[in-house]
Formats: sequence, C-alpha cells, structure tokens
Amino acid sequence: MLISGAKLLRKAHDSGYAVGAFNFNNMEIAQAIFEAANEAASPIIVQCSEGAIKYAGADMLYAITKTLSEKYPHIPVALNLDHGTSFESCVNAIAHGFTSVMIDASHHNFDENLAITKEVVRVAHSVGVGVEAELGRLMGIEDNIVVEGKNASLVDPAEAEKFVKESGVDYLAPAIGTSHGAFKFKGEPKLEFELLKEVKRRTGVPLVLHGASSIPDEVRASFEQTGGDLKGSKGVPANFLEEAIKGGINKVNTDTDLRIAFMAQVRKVVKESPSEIDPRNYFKPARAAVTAMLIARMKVLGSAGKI
Ligand code: TD4
Ligand code: CA
Ligand code: ZN
Repeated sequence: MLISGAKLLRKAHDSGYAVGAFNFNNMEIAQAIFEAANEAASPIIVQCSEGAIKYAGADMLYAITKTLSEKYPHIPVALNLDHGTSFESCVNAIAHGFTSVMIDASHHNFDENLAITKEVVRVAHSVGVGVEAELGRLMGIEDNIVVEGKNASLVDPAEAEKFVKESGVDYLAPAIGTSHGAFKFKGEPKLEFELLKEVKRRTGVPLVLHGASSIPDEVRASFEQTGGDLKGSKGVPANFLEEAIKGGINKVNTDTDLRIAFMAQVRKVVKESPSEIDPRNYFKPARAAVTAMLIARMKVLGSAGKI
C-alpha cells in the first residue's frame, strides 16, 4: 500500500530499524525492489531523482509504483522525490502522487535552506506527504556539482536541532561523512557516529543516510568478471550500516549497488551471447540479481520481516 513516508519512517524510528530507500528509473528495477520486499516481508521506500523524472516522467514513475503497490498490497511503500532542488520540483512530485519529498537546499546557507524547507513542509503536510531535508554537504557529485574537500561539510548538531524545530520537517539527512557513487572513501571507511547520535538526541526524528551503498564483494566481482572496472571503489560496509542504525538512522539510500548488480548481468550477456537481440534476455537476469542483492540488504537494515 502506498503510504506517507512520514508514517512509514515513524514506525522504523519507534522500533529501531531502517528502511531501504531504493532509486529506480525503469520498470525492471522497480519490479526487482518490490519482489525483494515481498520475499523479505519488508517495507520499502522507492525513490526517483530529478534525473529519473527527466528520463522517464513523473507520471510514468508514479504509474509504475502504483501498479506494483496494488500487485503487492501488503507491502507498505512510500514514493519519495530524491534530492528535489526547488520548491517547484517538490510541488510537481506531490501533484503527481509522490507520498514523500526531499527538499535538498543544503547548498544554500542555513537561513535559506530553512525558509525553502518550511514552504515545502507547509504544502506537503496539507496533503499528508512526508518531507526530508538535508543539512551539511555530502562529498562527491551533488546536484551535478563536484563537492570536494572544504566544500563538503558535516552537520552541526545545534543547527540540526533548530532546523527540525523550526521547519517541521519529518526526517533529516545529516552529512556524517558519506558520499554518492562507487568511490566513497580514499582510505579506510569512516563515518561520524558520535555526531550522528548527537543529532538524533537533539532532534528526535528519523534520520537518513545518503550515499549508503555497500558495494558488496560479490556484486563488485560480478561486474569485474566481464572486464568491468571498479578499481578503488569503496562503499559503506554492512557493520557500519548496523552501527549507523543503532545511532538513529532509519532510511538508508541505495542506488549504486542496484546499478552495479544490474549492469553486471547485462555485461555478462553482452560478453557471452554476442548474437542476443532480445532485451528481455538482458534484463531478466539483471532484475533477478538486483532482487537477490536487495533481500540480503533488507536483512542488514533490519526491515526484513517487519510487515
Ligand atoms: O540519494 N541517493 C541516490 C542518488 C541518485 C542519483 O540519481 P541521478 O543519477 O539521476 O542524479 C543516494 O544517497 C544513493 O547513494 P549511493 O551510495 O547508492 O550512491
Ligand atoms: Ca545536498
Ligand atoms: Zn542522496
């Protein structure tokens, strides 16, 4: 059933587990996410970036989600706009039936971020839609801007407390050292767990971890088996996720792991069956690989069995 992100995450917050928020741009990946949720008996968040909306259309992405949510009526699911960059973008998603929106005004200063977020909250709450905001800046590619070194910044707990109180936001993404994509850490993985706990203590809302892909060894190996190159890639290890969930994370954003698992199988067919022309014979194994990877991930997050 398609429900508000606020309701879904409040439950995770109250019971101390995290729900995976998985990005999709097409039918096959959406099917893989729902199939995994069904097998693992897990609630899910499916989410679309502005890039996904540009690629497939908000109407199409909503229709896919709605159709799948009706096929699996027992699965609690929220449809989230991921990294909405403006008030208009969030309103557009809400108008298309999204049940959660992220307003990412983290590249603005605190007061501007707060003002834009407040406006989104006002509209979203009037129709029962949950709102996520971000404080601090993630390293990596953000809004097509490369954020590096001193441009990346961690969340400030005092600011987080003020921000949540004044904006009325339902869940917050605090920057605690992750980044988007396959190359998250130069040396050993490192997250600011103490900072996370402090933000949780001061805000008391569900918290969101962006850039949370793990790039499991078997997924990396399947991609590299066909000559794919992910050298130097490093994700957030499963035990880090477990610790982050203990520290108050309730929404774990994951896109890169799905991309790699999916494309590894497409690459395999390209390599092994040079005469294959039927797209279904590329996408069927790719979809199955994403489902298998996600079932394992739902167990790590603690959402498996929570339906
Ligand atoms: O918010 N996300 C997903 C980002 C999706 C970007 O989509 P476009 O290419 O369409 O802009 C995450 O936090 C996922 O992080 P991950 O660790 O999976 O990269
Ligand atoms: Ca941001
Ligand atoms: Zn993100």
